[in-house]
Amino acid sequence: MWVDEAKIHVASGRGGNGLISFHRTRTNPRGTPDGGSGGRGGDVLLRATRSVGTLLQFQNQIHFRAGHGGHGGPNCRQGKNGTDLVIHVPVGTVVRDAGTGEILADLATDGAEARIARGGRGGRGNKAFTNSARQAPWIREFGEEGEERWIRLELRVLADVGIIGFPNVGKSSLLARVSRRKVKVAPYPFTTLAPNLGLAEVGDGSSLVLADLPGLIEGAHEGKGLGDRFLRHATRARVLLHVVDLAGVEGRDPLADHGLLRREIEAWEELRAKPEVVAGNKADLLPPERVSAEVHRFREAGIELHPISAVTGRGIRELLLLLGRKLQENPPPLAAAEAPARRVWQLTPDRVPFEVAEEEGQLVVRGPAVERLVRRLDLSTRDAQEYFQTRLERLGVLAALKRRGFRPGSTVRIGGQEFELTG
Ligand SMILES: Nc1nc2c(ncn2[C@@H]2O[C@H](COP(=O)(O)OP(=O)(O)OP(=O)(O)O)[C@@H](O)[C@H]2O)c(=O)[nH]1
Ligand SMILES: [Mg+2]
Repeated sequence: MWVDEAKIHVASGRGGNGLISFHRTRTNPRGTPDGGSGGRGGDVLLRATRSVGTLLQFQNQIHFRAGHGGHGGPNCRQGKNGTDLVIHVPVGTVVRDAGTGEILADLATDGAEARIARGGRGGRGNKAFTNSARQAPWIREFGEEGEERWIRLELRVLADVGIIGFPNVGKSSLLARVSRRKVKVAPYPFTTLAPNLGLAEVGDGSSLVLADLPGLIEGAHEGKGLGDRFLRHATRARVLLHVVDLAGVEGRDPLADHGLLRREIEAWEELRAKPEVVAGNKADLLPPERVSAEVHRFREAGIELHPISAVTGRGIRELLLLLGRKLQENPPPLAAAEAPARRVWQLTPDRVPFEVAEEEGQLVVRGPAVERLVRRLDLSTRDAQEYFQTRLERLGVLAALKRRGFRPGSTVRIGGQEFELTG
């Protein structure tokens, strides 16, 4: 089975806690601080690889978690870093935040990588808080929580040319004809249920990749037939090859069909402006004068029709040359061509300043750095409380609080906890 959509949950690892520890000897009974720091939590990474072709595996496994960091030990021993988790996805996978729909990464090249959840940092042990002024600190940090999120994966096949058309017009036959690809061809609609990719030699020494997409019908964008969910795969193609059935085997009119499908295409912003080549297939079933009449009829409508036959091979060579020319005229977007294979996406915004607000008569401080301080510091010791106060001073929080009328001894809320600050 071929699956091109999935929703998964990823969680990075928690950082390990720092330790408060003192190395005591007979000559130094107070001891020297030697509490080690916790290791960082593992990241969750997505990596595009050619060896995976579908998102099928995500039907069975939905939850992914990287390793937690180890706690710091005595003797300045650093906790072990949590192991990163690398999830392999097919090349062409687009990653979205499942909640907002925002695109987080577009893994369009082999080896492209995105860090989708960053591991929590390890907490520092008391050794790290030692300095000339603080020789025996009872201060340590907890490890930071990891990140977790639901993400949506969407596969978009990568092809130069996307073959679209009504069911049964001969899209798969055409792909089979121009490439060595064996695809299922049958005299009924909806034979093709998943995109097929094939490589064709153009004849001028170049080659191109074609994607044969499942047939579309009128109202596809409203979910009719197989719906337009496969049109997504045409969004990466640089040229659309729109195939119509000149012989009208299904009793349909090729020109009207072309117009109907154009309407489905117009419903997709990413497809609207793509260059389109129109091929009239099954020309072998019509007498030559009928073929010319059709070409004429299309021209009247402003469309250049290329009569072909996937069975006899008529017009195929010219069609491939034309597609090759169109591709040269429409080179891949620069960004995609120049993008390094390895690209790490940073998802966590850098430190943002804090704000002070007054809520129900109480001062509240908000901001990632300040809240992180509250979350991470183990505030159960006197030393840590003093350190906390110093940090607030350094970050400019105390000054900001005073401007808002803060008096030493009154309480302030930070990160869901209340503090009595001496100011
Ligand atoms: N005479 C003739 N028959 C053709 C030609 N191309 C395709 N056919 C026949 O048309 C039928 C449909 O061909 P397919 O290639 O399966 O059509 P498709 O567009 O891929 O169809 P779906 O996958 O169902 O959308 C088959 O019976 C083919 O043998 C052609 O050029 N001439
Ligand atoms: Mg087909």
